[in-house]
Formats: sequence, C-alpha cells, structure tokens
Amino acid sequence: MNDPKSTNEKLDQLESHKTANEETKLTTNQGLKISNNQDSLKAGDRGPTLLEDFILREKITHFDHERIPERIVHARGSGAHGVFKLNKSLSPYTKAKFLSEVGKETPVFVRFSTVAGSKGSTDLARDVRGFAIKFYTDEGNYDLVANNMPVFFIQDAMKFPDLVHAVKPEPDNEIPQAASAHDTFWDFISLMPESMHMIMWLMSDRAIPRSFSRMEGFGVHSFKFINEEGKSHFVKFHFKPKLGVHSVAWDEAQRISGVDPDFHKRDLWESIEKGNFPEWDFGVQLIPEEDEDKFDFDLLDPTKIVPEEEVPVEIVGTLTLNRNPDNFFAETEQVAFHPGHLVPGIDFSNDPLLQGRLFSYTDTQLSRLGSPNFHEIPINRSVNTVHNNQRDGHMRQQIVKGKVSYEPNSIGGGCPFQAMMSEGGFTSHEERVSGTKIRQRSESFVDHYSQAKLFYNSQSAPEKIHLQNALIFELSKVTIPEIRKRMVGQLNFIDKNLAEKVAAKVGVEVTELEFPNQSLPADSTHVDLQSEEREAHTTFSGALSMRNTVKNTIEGRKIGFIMADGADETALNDLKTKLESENAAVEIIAPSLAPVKTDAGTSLTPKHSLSSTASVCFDALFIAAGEKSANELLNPENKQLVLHFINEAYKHCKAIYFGEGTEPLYLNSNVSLKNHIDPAIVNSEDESPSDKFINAIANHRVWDLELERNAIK
Ligand code: HDE
Repeated sequence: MNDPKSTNEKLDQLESHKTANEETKLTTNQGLKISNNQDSLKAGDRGPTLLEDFILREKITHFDHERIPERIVHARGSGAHGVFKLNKSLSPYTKAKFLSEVGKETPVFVRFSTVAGSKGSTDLARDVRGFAIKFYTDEGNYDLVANNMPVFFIQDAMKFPDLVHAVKPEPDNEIPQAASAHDTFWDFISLMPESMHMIMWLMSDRAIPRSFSRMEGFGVHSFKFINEEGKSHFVKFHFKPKLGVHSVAWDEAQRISGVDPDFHKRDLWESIEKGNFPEWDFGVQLIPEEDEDKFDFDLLDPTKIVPEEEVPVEIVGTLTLNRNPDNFFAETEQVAFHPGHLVPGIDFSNDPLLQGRLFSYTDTQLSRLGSPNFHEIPINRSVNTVHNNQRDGHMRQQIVKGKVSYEPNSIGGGCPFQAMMSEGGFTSHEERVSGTKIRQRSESFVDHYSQAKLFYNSQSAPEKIHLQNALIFELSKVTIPEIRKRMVGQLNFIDKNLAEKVAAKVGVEVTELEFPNQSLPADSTHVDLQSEEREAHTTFSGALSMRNTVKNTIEGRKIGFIMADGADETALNDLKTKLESENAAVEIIAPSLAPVKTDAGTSLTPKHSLSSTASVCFDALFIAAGEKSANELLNPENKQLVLHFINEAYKHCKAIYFGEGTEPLYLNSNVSLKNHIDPAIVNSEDESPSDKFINAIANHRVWDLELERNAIK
C-alpha cells in the first residue's frame, strides 16, 4: 500500500483497485486464459460432467457465494462519492483539521438508505432515511452516521432490538415488507411514549422524500467538539439541501413503488451523470459545555431537538456528491460505517443511545463482511496507511514486512510508535464521571410530549392533514382495536383534535390513558407523565416545516412533455431550452415509443409511452401545443391514458402547462381553468406562461389547494 500524503489520493487509491473487462481475454481467478466458456468438461458430448472440471467448479463456487448478509437495518441503500468543503473555520471549537482549514476539501462517500425494508424493497416506503457519510480525512476516517430526521424512537440502546423486531415483517408470516403499517410496530409504539416525537416526524411527509438531494441530514445525538485548549462544546450536526426539503404525496409514493421502485436510486444516479450534483450546506449548533443544563430537556436525550430558534445553525461547509460508484457491491454494499470512527477534535457525549451504537457497528460488520479486516476493503480504507500490530485474519490484504507484531519492541526499533497529542494522537476528552452503578433512565428524559407538540404545531395546514392521513392509513392496518385505541390515547397527549380526527377514522373512541412510566423503576414514586408533563419554552419552530425550505429553483426537477404527431416544434423547443437552462430535465412521453413528428416534420424519439410511465414520476407536465397533437391524444386509444396522467398530476397538486390548442384536453380532464385561480395551472393565454410554469415548479406543489382540487368532479 502506498502512503498517500493528500486526501485527493483517495481517488488514486480507489482507482488502483479497478479493472475494466475491455479488450481482455477471459481468465480464471488464477489468471489462466479460458478457451471455452460455453460447455462443461464431459465424458463425450452426451456424457456426464467430470469432477475434474476446475473451471466449471471455480465459476459455480464463486457464484454460490456471491451474496453476503444484508444489513440488519438500512439494507436498502444508494451511494455516491463527493467532496466536503469547509467555508468557515471551526477551529475555536474543534481541532479536527478537516473542520479547521478554510477551503480544505475532504473526499467523502455517502450512503442513503431506508431502515426497515430488505435490500430489494421499494425506495418509497414510509420510513426514516439513513444519511451516512464517510469523510476520508488526513487524520483518519471520520464517519457521521446520520438520518434524515433529527430525533430517534428510543432513548436507550437497550430498546433497539425491540424497536427493529417490531417494525420488521412479522415473524410468523414475514408480512409486511418495508412498512410500519402493521400490528407489531404500533403495538410497540403505543407502549413507548418516548417514541411520540419521532412518530410525528415519521408520519409527516419527511418520511416520503422526493429525492435524496431534497432531504435534510441530522447527526441526531449531541456530540462533542474539543479544541486545541481542551475546551469542549456540545455540537449537533445538520445538512440542509440546497434545493430545499421536498416530499411526494403518500398516494404518489404508493404508485411510484409499483411504477419505479428505484425512484430515489435512479434520481441520484441520473442527477450525478447529468452533472446536477446534489449539494447540502453543512451546519452546526454549538453549545458550551457549561450551558448543558440551560435547556428544558436533556441534551443527552436523542428524542429531543435543540430548536433552531434557541441555538441557530451556523453554516460552515458544503457537501457535494459528484461521482457515481463504479460498482454497487464493492462500494455501496461493502462500505462499513461506524459512529466510533473518530478524528481528534470530535468526541461522543453520554447519550445512552449513542453509547450502545458504539458497540453495535463493529459487531455488525464482523457478521456482515465476515472478517475483522473489513477496513482493508478499498471503500473503507483510510487515506493514511494503517500501522499497527494487528495481523492475520480472514482475507488479510496488507503485507507487513519484518518480524515484529508487538509493542513495546526493540527488534523493530520500537516501531510503530504511539503518537503524542501534538502529533495528532487521539485522546478521549477528559470528563469527570462518578455515579452509582444503576440500570435506570434519568428523570431528565421524562418529558415525551412537548417536542411532539412542538413539531405538530409547527407544521403548515396541508402538512398537518398529511400527517393525520398517514396515521389513519397506518392505524387502519392494525387489526387489534386495543392497539388503535392505545395509540389514539397517545395522540391525545399531543393534540386533541388530531386524536379525534384519527379516532373517528379508525373506529375507536378517544380515551384518557394512564401510562405506567416505563423508564423509571416500578416502585418509583416520581413523575406521572400526564400530571407533570412539562411545556417546552418553544411552542413553534418555523424550521420544522418543509414549506419554509422551498427554494427558488427548478434544478433537478423532471418535467414530462406529453405529445403526439403534429406538436408545435417551436413552442416545444423554446420551453425545453428554458427548462434545461435552469438544470431541469425534460422527458418526452408519447402514445407509443415510436418516433413522433412535430409540425415542422422533425422526428423525436420519446423516452416513455403513456402506458410505460405515470405522472407520479414527474414534477410537472407540459401538454405540448398543437391542435393535431391534442386531437390524437384524445383519440379513443389514448384518451383514458392521457386523462389519467393529467388528472393524477392535478390531484397531486403539480404544475401543468396546457400549450396552445390543447383546450379540449383540460376540458375533458378534472382541471378547470374557469372560475378557478390556480397558480400551478398554466395556459398559453397567461402572461409569460413559461415563467409562470417555472415559478410553479419551483414552489414544488400547491398543497394549499389540495382539498379544493380533489373536491372537483
Ligand atoms: Fe444504526 N445501525 N443503530 N442508527 N444506522 C446500523 O450498522 C444501531 C441509530 C444508521 O449506510 C447497523 O452497518 C443501534 C441512530 C444508519 O451502512 C447496525 C442503534 C441513527 C445506518 C446499527 C442505532 C442510526 C445504520 C446495520 C441504537 C441515526 C446505515 C448495518 C442504539 C443517528 C449505515 C450497519 C449504512 C446502520 C445499529 C440507532 C443511523 C445494526 C444498535 C440513532 C444511517 O449496527
């Protein structure tokens, strides 16, 4: 292994492991050239296969062992390479070099994932998304194993296996896949008041993102920054997408799961291939250690956020994903993250969930990747050469020269030496710890409802309705009425109206619950959850509503152009040019995959036919101008398909632009332009129709008109 001096050498390091099978001869794994890859070695051309056929045996044996265990959680993933650039130094707070030198670029590999589903499940499950980042820093790998929601279901690692068992398919029949809408999940949740804040996030549209590039990322736990002087600050990590935070509708998510279950994976891949690199602002919330007790919740409690109104997020860097992996298995599947992969200047807090994670991730890699040498897989290698006395084990790659594999030693000249702190040696932050050995939750973790309320109250009206409907969908799948009732009782602690609305739809009454306090011992005399529930200072936080993240850009949006023969070429090209100049993608949808002719005679090859795709795969639709094209779209063969396209897009509150001459299409659809002012419906008589269209796409959806739109016809 070479000894890279600069982080850019990570690329060279990965490159040196790549092979391309171009213009080469087929070989066995021993490098022997193969002359026949069609037939096994037999005793006569109709005789039995010979055991001697080492080429066949090698090929089949390798094939038989191609699969490795999928991740217990976060099995379904998509990854990309990129770079983290520091724009503002954090050196007053941390001595981590990649966070100190302004302008410093650190290579990264990011893996996004769903949590509950198997490796082959849909991208559009209602679920938390993993957002795990490996920074290949000059001081060693730093992993920030984050999620797209800032809190978690449980407060203590002890409950993680229970949570995961409850959400995974039920053990008797392995149903349902990649879904929380079933008995065991809600049974567990309804008995776990500490999960209520997270449930609000999970039932919000954050759980059905439009793309990975439009999700926020959160470190969840409080971590610690340590500066050169040894002073410590608590820190919360944030990634804010440059494109804003956007989601799809639940109805859409269900349709996408059928039409394109790789919707997120594809979007990430295609955006990067096109050069529309997903980007996030990286920010931190910093809290001096001495202010630890100034909040009305415990900073160590992972079911709590620090509201941005109380501690603003300071933006200091940019994360950009700019390169697709060459090989899914070698990179995205074999990448091994661990919250315990640290660099000097960053340390853990005593969050009991984080503390448990520190054990779990090495353990899981051992069973998944099968060897303590998983750090030697190219995607996991540090840019620094590894020097230590560990040796051997399955699939060892490093060839260490010399006799010595112990320390202290004199034979090897004492090498390798321990590094002093001044030489970048890692030292854990010194913290005075004393306490009685005890299995108990801290009383400071006891308020489970204030921040659930804070989240719910901070949502816009359409977001609240979506959240309500998500709960109705999920709880309607729960077959045991007692569980539905208990869950409604929990919701009642968050918002009475929410509980009543859900109760009415899931066939139960709202009842006042009395909950045993699970986190305190059975004989504890303190704190009854209901009577001593504390109100957080903050009752509204604008940062929690996705509506407030909308950015004035259409970058990365996918616009479907529906057209048939005779479409107006000039109008089509003008709009296409305009949309593409703002980095949106245009894809042609036609009655079939056969080329369509514009009014000027140009032949265009559609990417989709009306029956091979659906409106849910697009952010907006342009119904191409031209009477001839419109009439063909309305002929009996196409009519139902095209109207379904338009009506569905309308239902999901998307922008639709009816080009000149397409009036019969909207008159036949559910879209009404008469007596109806709808900012996302554009026609050729509008003033600057293409600008209106672009503006509507940039606003994502007109959720405010959802009820009105869906009431039509
Ligand atoms: Fe994980 N988690 N987790 N987790 N987690 C894993 O490690 C675990 C938690 C997160 O793309 C596993 O390599 C425990 C919180 C992500 O490869 C496993 C607890 C957060 C990923 C594991 C938690 C996460 C994982 C499975 C509670 C957000 C995917 C495969 C104590 C901050 C990483 C693996 C990737 C993966 C354990 C809770 C994020 C089993 C025990 C909180 C993004 O080790």
